[in-house]
Amino acid sequence: MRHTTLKPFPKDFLWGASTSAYQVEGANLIDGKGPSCQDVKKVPEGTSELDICADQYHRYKEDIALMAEMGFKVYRFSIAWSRILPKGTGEINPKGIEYYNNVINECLKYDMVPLVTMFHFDMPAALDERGSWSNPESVDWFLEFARVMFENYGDRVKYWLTINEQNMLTLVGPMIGTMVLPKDTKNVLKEIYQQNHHMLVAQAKAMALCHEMLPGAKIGPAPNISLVYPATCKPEDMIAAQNFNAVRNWLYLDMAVYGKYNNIVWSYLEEHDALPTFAPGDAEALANGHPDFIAFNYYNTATVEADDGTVVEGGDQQSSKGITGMAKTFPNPNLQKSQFGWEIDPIGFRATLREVYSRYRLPIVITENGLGAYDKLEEDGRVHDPYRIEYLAKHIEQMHQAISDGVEMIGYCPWSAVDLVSTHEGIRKRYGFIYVDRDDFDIRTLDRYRKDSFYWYKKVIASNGEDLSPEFTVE
Ligand code: BGP
Repeated sequence: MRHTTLKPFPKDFLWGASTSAYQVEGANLIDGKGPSCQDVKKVPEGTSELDICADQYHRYKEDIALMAEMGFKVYRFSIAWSRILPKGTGEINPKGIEYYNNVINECLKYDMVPLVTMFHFDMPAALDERGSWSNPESVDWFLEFARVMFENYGDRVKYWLTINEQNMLTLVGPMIGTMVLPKDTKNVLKEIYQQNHHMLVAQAKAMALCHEMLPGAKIGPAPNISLVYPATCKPEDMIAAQNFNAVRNWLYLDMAVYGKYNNIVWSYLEEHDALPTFAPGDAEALANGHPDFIAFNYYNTATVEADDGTVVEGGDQQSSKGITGMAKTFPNPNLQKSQFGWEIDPIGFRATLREVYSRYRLPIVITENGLGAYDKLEEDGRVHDPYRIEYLAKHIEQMHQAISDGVEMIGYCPWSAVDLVSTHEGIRKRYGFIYVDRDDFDIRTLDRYRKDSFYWYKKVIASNGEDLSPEFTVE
């Protein structure tokens, strides 16, 4: 559909950006915080440890002031489970509670909505030792954590996200450093999808608990959604695209919204003797959890062809190689790639927004989108990142088109507010509007610098998404 005029962004549209605790805070074992799976993992060779990150734990005031300077209406950040419950359950760490109280209050000081991710890739190490998500008790562990958050922050936090990218935890967990399987696991697929089932139940119960404890609050899931294209118009490729859409995307949203397993995924698991075991009450719990909105992270689309028997599984969040018997990924010749090999597809963003909205009819907030690049701090104290401005402008333009297509959007939080440590490529893969003076092994000053994209995004927010031209003013 070619629009002659575009509908404006909603008046109260939430412009902002995102971070996650384990990638930005640092202070990973300070002030009573227990270790998470991220603190005990072996980091990928050549990348930074996660002990300092961007040191936001000590610099949150400066960071939030800079976000306010950009005009943020929202800041999406996550709460580190083991900072407030060092062992995952039981004893509460008052210093941890205090830290997030401070962060939330600092946001509110600037009228910035805190959008809180409850769980972003950082399972407490003590719970991994107790069987991680394989243990059926993990559902109760998560609910206990949810209750502590709702009790302590529910008076001020009105928007909650359950689990960040549960689909990536399930599909590429070892790459993110999150997957712990019991030693005697025989059927790995079954175990992974049992863990996935526990997360789905935990999410559904947390949504119900949120509505019970905090009637005015809103809560939703936050998967990573990439619409999947067929490589050609061959019918076999279309079936492969449907398979991959089901296993990568719809399983998670069908469950969050309808409380039902996606039929294609269910059959796939059945054929591999990998169906999850339901505990008594699970089916009801899944049916009783209702999201108020859908949040999702978007980096690019995926393209697949029929599996010819040569699929090698693996990859990262955006460059999966496919799934045996389901689909084989195919490099899309129409798309360019980032310096880190991820395809770039702004029009696919519009297509993904349209598809998600027409399937689920819930308002959408984008909780990640952005360009990882090698940024350079110049002699004059500036970072020139026209490539990021171009990437974001093209995506915002397509979001505008989607709004004009009738998609109900409530906010946009690109990744990331400030430079932080990537999931597996260190801090050299930068995403922020705010540059942090350090590299993977030299911690330097950790001082903050405004990138060109900082000034540009400030202008975009001030114009409520209308002015995407590359010009900006440095004040
Ligand atoms: C998402 C994660 C984030 C973030 C982002 C960029 O999958 O939710 O935590 O890291 O991807 O990925 P990367 O750091 O691998 O470049």
